[in-house]
Amino acid sequence: MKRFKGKLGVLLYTPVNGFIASALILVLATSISLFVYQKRNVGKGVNKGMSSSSVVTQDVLQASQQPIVVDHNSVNLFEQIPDQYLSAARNLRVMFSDRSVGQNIHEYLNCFSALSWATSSPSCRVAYYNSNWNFKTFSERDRLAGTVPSSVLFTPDPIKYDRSNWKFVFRGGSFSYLTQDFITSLAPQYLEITDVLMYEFSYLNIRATDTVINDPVNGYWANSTRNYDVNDYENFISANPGKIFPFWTTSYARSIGTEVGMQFNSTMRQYAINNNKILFDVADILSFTPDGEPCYDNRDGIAYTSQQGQYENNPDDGVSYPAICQDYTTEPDGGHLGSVSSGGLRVAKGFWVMMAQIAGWNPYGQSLPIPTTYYSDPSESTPTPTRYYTPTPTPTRVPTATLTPTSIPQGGVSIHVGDLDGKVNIVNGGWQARVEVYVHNSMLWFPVL
Ligand SMILES: [Ca+2]
Ligand SMILES: [Ca+2]
Ligand SMILES: [Ca+2]
Repeated sequence: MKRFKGKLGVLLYTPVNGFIASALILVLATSISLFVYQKRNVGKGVNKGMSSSSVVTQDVLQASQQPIVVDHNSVNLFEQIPDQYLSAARNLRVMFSDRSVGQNIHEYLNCFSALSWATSSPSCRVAYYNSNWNFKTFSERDRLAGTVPSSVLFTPDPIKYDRSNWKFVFRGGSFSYLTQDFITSLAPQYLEITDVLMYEFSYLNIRATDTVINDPVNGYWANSTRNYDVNDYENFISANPGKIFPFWTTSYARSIGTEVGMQFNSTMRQYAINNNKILFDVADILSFTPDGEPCYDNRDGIAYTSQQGQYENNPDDGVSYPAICQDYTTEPDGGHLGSVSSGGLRVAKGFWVMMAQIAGWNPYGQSLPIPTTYYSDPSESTPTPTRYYTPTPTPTRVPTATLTPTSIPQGGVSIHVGDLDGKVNIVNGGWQARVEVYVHNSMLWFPVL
């Protein structure tokens, strides 16, 4: 179809004699009938193979020519994404994986596809309202009164920001386990039905004790037989040239903020630049306030008491490690985005900016053309969002056979079932089980254990 329309374009701009004119009419008639056929079926998933292959080929080309970095400076581009690139972005089929902060991001993406701000989930509309870190859920009445902080104001649209093609899968574990799982299990399950596949390391991969992630011999940036690392991942990427694999920096907590995290994320940024990667710099988004002020770990001599009475007053350790801003989490030590909304909203905006750029948008220069199999004119698009595949049940809650100790190179395995976040680790040659329990009441994640 695409090739056919290209021939038609050449003919239209070629001086014609009578013979060519006859041929042109024939070509034109055939092309129109094909166009009508395709347009009639675009909302029915008939042309799914064509859509995904054309957009993917173009995107891989762009990604290989220059790096794409989405960081805190990119968040405000969200409102500037042209409609045709919003359309192309939402047609990309995406799978991303992370632990609880990824779950938060997944939920905040739904804020923008609400029918209206007033009817968006209450968790989209929570913000601090004074300097004592007191927060509340803002309502339509507040909006009409002009008292809603701008950080949680947004204009949702269930069609423009439809994200039903973007799947989240919960995964937790060591950097090596997560990499192993992604390239041997998770991504292979999704290869046939997605265009963009990616996973994030969480702040639990960059604690002060997690120095192995940066280890030059056995770390993520090394090439060891002991661990699954970036070289194993690159081999997987090379084996799947039609797919897009953006890299992510880590999430952050208030207490993580560590040397390990700072070093890992710096290395990730350099790696992305050096290798023309697409980088979603979540760590950067989370560690700058909406006003662009950098945020650091909570070992700073500044006391904090949350609205629920959680408290920290860690002495200043003399070192400032990038960490999630208190603006984005109510937790004194953790980094979940589920209590106040602005951090989650900012990461979700960044997610859209990344997808629009993957789809060809260049906010800083010449954009690539929209793939011909997408229809950019909103007046021509079907009222229901285009779906290219039937979602399959999310396989995240089924523990895999990797619970066998010998198959885990490092750090154990986590499973997530409902509100239970379970982890099994091998420690000093023995097994250690740990269960983290969260209560999720649509706004807050409380660590109970
Ligand atoms: Ca390896
Ligand atoms: Ca502090
Ligand atoms: Ca500090």
